[in-house]
Amino acid sequence: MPKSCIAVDIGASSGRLIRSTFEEGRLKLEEIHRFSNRMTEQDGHFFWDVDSLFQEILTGLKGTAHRFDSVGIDTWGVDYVLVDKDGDRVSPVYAYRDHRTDGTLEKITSVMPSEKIYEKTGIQFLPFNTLYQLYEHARTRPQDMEGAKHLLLIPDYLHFLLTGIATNEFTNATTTQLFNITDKRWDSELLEAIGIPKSLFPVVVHPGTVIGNFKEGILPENDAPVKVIAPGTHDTASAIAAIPAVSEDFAYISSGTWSLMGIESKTPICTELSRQYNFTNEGGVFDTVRVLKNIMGLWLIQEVKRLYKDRHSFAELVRLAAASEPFKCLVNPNSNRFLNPANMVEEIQAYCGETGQAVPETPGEVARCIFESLAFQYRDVLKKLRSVSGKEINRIHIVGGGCQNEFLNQLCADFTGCTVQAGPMEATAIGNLLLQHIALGDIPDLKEGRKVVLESFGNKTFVPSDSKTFLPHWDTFTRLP
Ligand code: LFR
Repeated sequence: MPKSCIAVDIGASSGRLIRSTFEEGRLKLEEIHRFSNRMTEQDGHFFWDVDSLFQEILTGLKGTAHRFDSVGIDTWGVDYVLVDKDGDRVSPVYAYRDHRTDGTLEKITSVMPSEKIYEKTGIQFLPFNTLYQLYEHARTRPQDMEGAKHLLLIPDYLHFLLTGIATNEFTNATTTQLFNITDKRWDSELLEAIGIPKSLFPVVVHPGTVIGNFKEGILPENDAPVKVIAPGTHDTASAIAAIPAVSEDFAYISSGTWSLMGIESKTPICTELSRQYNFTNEGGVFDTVRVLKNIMGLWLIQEVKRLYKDRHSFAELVRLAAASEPFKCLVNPNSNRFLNPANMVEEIQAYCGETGQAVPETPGEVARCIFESLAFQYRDVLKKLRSVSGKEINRIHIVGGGCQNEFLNQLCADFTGCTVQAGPMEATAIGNLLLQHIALGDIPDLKEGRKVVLESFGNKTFVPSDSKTFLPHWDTFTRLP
């Protein structure tokens, strides 16, 4: 009987359970459950409701009529759960966009130079890295640290609820900026610097490891044992695993709430230039390194859609953008002011006004400003990627939900001059499933796995058109704060 696996893939705005079967060299997918996710706000702080996420996972697992051999969970990175000796949570689960870490990066780098932190971890400096979150946590809620036995990242915690076994999965551990990229261990000096005991961290497991079986009572009516297999539990690691690349000359954009743009490398690139450009070196599956940069991504349009009270679907916003005047105004999407502003539309308008540009008024104008700004950011990151890696890059694979946005795909091709291959849309779940099928012996390795992805799902090509129309506006973009 062909093996069947379930990927639980939870992003900042939605989660899904996707079941795969591997037959005749192809993966077949069936979506068995989908739910929305959103940060909750209380007393000015932002949290994740992990209890309801776990309930959604159980609902999905219980709802499937078909048997399955294994389950693996991936989510966004950096956020964590502290549990006590009985496995109970000792504090609410903060969301990385919470403002408690505003200014913390500067505090820490004044004690330990950023050069040193970068040399150790290879991780880009983002205000919400676990390093800064834990520093603030230990300072403001020391009682939580006293009661805690384990520190688990979110997918580790969900795996723990399914199996009773505490682990830290490697790819996600690297996103914390507390993990030493050379030694492949938690960095004692960094942990000491922020007052976090190393004993909080359980064993590190690599993607493809069988963590254990479902503990009793998870699925009462299911008599066959179900394995829990760690995928690349960092969603971006799973998405990159599923890139249907057949040549080496590619960069990728994992396009969702964030646009993660980078290359796959065999070794980290931790040079002075890569530090200045703030490139990250996150751990990938099978000892690959994800040299990439976080670009603010579709979060901007998600927030705009929400503020327009969901009157327009994403598809409509794309249509309105395409029909709006080109290059009316641009923003630097990576400015920290767009990380979690009270009102994204007003923040974009204020930015355009302050920089002496026309202010976008209609939904179409705001959306066009976002898409053109993102595509210019892709051009900028591509240029920098080429210079830090010396790699020849001729094509860009765009994977994830954002690859359905054909307008943005075409802008990306036009502004970068690269051929864009878009798809698959469910790359994260597919990468998660690939690791499970590899662990179960269905697929020999990552290279074969990527061929399976291409054969099973295909992708769509976008060819760059004339560059003359946008070049003058590129100059404007490069001068933006
Ligand atoms: C994407 C992602 C990014 C990470 C950000 C915060 O979903 O995982 O890779 O930088 O979320 O964790």
